[in-house]
Amino acid sequence: MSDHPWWTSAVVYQIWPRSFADSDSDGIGDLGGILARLDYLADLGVDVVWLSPVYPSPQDDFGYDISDYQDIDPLYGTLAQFDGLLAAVHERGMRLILDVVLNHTSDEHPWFVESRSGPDSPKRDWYWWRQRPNNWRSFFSEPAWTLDAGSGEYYLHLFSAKQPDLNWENPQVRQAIYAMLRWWLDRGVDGFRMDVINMISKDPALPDGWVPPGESLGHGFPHFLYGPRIHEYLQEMHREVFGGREGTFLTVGEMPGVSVEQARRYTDPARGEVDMVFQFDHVGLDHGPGGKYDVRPLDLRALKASFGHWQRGLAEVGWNSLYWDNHDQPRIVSRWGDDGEHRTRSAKALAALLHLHRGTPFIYQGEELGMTNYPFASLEEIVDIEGLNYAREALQSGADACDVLDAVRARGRDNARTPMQWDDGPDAGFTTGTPWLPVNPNYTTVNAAAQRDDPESVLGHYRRLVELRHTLPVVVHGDFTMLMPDDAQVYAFTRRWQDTELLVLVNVSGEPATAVLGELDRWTDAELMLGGPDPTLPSVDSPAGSVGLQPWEHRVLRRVVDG
Ligand code: TEU
Repeated sequence: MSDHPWWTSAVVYQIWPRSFADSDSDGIGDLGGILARLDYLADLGVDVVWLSPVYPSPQDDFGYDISDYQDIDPLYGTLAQFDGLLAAVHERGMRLILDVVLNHTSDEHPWFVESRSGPDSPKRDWYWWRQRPNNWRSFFSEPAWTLDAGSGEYYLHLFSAKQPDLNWENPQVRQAIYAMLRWWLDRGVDGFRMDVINMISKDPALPDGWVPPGESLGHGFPHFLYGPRIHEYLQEMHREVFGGREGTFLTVGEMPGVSVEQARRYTDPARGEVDMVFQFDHVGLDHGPGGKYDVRPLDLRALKASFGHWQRGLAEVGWNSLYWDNHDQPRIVSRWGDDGEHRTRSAKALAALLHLHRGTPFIYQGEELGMTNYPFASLEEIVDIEGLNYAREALQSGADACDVLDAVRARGRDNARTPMQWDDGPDAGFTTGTPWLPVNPNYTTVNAAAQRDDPESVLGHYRRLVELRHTLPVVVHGDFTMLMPDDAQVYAFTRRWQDTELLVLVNVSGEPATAVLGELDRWTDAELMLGGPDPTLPSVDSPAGSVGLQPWEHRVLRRVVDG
């Protein structure tokens, strides 16, 4: 299927540079560190590297507050080093995409410094200034408006007060952004991950949002998550940035709150917007009414309903991205797996479940090792602005300190941001200095060196999953059928492409399980592609016509369809 875009058979690896590898012993990861570890990524087999922001930044939100779009933060290196890294990525046959934050800048960006200088500034209108704020709450708990004492006006920030929102209504803003993106493409980058890109078009009236009972601030979502000009902006950006360019690019838009129907529009190739989006439905399934820190267990049936809905919705038009982890999410093995007794088995089971869906899988640094959440012992150890603000507000409104700590331990973004665990040496081989965030104490057993040559390891398993995507067209192109939608323990589906069918069975639990499938005899002579029963564990009996699965077992079968 050469008419399919290259990224349909690609796997992307996300690097969060601050915690990947440190080459200059300041305890913070950097470009030199990434360069030294590129062979690790090539060996894993990934096609694309996504770099979280490395631009100059006050680091209020660890780089998602950019003060200069066209340089590298000295913490991470120089532009010359970046060019060297890009060349080295390309030499290994991989591509590199940059994370661009286009909804907001840092308040220290010269554009905002100019804008804030007064109501008559030529850049005043580059941001959202109002004499009276509306009632929106920001994503980081606080009000979404901050008073600028100098002018007596308020500016809008959907995230921290140090991340003012750009006003995309202003064509000069859009042109400045497009020019900047072209500048990076001219340097050779292969595309972009676009931060909260569905928020760039706002209802210019900025109406108040709905206020949940007992709260003082409102939800502005309906007024900025799918704004009136969003498709116009994305199409214009695509045209202005990629138009007339030869090359093989990838764009992925991060879109909190996006629906399947919207995603189909965003990713319909005929519309020229983005190649794929990050949707948030599945990572919200264990949130209670109070949001992400209102921790609930996952109901596997809800996950099936959600993934099934997305697989169906983008089957004919558009494309899925597939992810468990990123720098904002807790570690999947701690979240929906078992980071104790069954750490390896559950990490592998969850990986097989995700990667064999239709879509482009994203692997977040350390996920391929089965890295776990960090055992935070106190709120004092938290550094992320989202977690800190949540905890402060919850404590102020009388929440129990132990409950708040539990919530942050389960959900805090710092979990994903502890240093990458390379080996069992000091600080896991991440740095020879003092790491900026502590290394998870389990690094002595959970590390890349211990897994590199072990095909049964989590790392070996991810390598195999990448290889299956590269070598089995059914993984890339096959249609998708969910089986056993009402079973709370077994996740099962088939994929079919031409004369090949794949069956994926995953026991998403630490107890033995039974998969009841129709026409099971079709699979009698099928080839086992991955997983299967572990002879060192007790075998699981099952009634005729069903398959017994050991705790956290995954099993992937392939058969040739006759006729
Ligand atoms: O995240 C988007 C976003 O909505 C976050 O608030 C996310 O939903 C939350 O962290 C999940 O708990 C992007 C970036 O990925 C994140 O790191 C940034 O903080 C945010 O945008 C602002 O740029």
